[in-house]
Amino acid sequence: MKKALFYMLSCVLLIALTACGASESSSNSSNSGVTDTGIAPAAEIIIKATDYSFDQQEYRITKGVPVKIVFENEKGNHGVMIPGLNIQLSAKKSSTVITPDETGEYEIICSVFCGSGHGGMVSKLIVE
Ligand SMILES: [Cu+2]
Repeated sequence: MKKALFYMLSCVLLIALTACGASESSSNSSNSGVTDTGIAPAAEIIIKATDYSFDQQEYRITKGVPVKIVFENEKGNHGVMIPGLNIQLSAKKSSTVITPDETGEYEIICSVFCGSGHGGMVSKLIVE
């Protein structure tokens, strides 16, 4: 009897989880409060990567303003990953448009294992 109850409960839980996931993806936004809508950007930043750093320590963007984030590989083979905003850029997909709707600081790291200096490729994206 207890077993059956547990089974039922886990079923309900699973359904709840699935429903939650579905509604999240249908609203086309991540849980970070950022939307990638493909709308025209009002600002642009370029993040350039070399062996083994990004060209700036900090990149600043403005809350509520659609911004195009462009990644350029100047030397070596790198990528940009901003886990807090669900952003991943590489030579393949080198730009994206986001509209940040929360202020904050987000870590920018290299997404390609590029060599000895890989771990040190860290910059900051600041939403003001
Ligand atoms: Cu790297």
